[in-house]
Amino acid sequence: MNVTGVEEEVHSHTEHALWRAGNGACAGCGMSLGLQWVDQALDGEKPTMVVPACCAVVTPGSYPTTAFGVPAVATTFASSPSVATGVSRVRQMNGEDIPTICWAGDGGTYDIGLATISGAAERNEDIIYICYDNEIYGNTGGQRSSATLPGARTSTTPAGKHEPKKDIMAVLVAHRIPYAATLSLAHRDDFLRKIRVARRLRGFRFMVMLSPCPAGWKSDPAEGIDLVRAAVGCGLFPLYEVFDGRRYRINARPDGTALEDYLSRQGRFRTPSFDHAATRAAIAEQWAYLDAMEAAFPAGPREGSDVPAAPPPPPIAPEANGPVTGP
Ligand SMILES: Cc1ncc(C[n+]2csc(CCOP(=O)(O)OP(=O)(O)O)c2C)c(N)n1
Ligand code: SF4
Ligand SMILES: [Mg+2]
Repeated sequence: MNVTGVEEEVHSHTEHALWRAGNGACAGCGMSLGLQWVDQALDGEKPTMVVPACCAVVTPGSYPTTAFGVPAVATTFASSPSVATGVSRVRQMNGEDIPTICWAGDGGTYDIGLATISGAAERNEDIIYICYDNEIYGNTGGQRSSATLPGARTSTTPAGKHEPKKDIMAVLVAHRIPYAATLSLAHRDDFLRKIRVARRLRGFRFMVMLSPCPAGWKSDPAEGIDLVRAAVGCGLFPLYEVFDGRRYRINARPDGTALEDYLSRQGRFRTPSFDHAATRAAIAEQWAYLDAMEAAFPAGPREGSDVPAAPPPPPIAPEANGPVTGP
């Protein structure tokens, strides 16, 4: 196919979804479904995506083709919040109300991008940051990250990881950002509502989604959503949201699902050293903390008054020579 033909083919798809068919994600990939739900929640609005090194930057394909049907910037691993800062500020200078979304894995969020996330959060940049958390460095062979659960087998922890999972929500909440929330692929209404809440607010909004990864979890691709449901049901992955770094709302409580129901269907937890009692204790401790925070600092009723419509973007002095445009 000649160059013109390729351009025409790419152009002919620009009206399509945020995340288009033909991508190279594995069957049953949570990241892939999450991107489609973000698209649905935005009700036709087309964001600008900023994506660091991760499966979401590898699976769309090679230039000049891409599965992203919206503008998408691929960044170095550590820099996506900094690049998104530039994108968001140029949008504001041009008077464009287009959301800038960082879509990053746990490696780029919990570990390698943490400094730039902290910087963008502290400056309260107008960015929606979504981490799809598959609890490993997926596209490079499934190495452990600081999001990996203790006891989980990865390519760098063949006998099971020793350290606890980093509490990334607590890290971001401590920045007193306008909004932080967890997302479940088994709770679609809650997922879409949270994306819409984030869209209506301004400033740095952070969300983390538990993202089934059949390749790394050694699980059946068809079971991903059931696994997320079990993770929420047994209390391992709490669904909650925090406004302004202070006001807590729990969205779903443990429903009696056995922890084993989540663990037994994933090969990564089949290690002799997996400590069920310690995992149950960590879950109980996490819930005691969340319950205490919600009781002390409640966010109030679910919809309405506590989610104000977005104020106008923060003022940024326009360039003397007019709106900023691309090169
Ligand atoms: C500074 C740097 N270190 C390592 C890499 C290699 N690398 C690219 S993607 C990746 C793993 C990404 O993991 P995560 O962010 O969790 O996304 P996932 O692959 O799981 O989707 C690694 C180690 C890199 N590109 N840059
Ligand atoms: S390795 Fe995991 S996260 Fe990456 S495309 Fe496959 S299922 Fe998705
Ligand atoms: Mg990952």
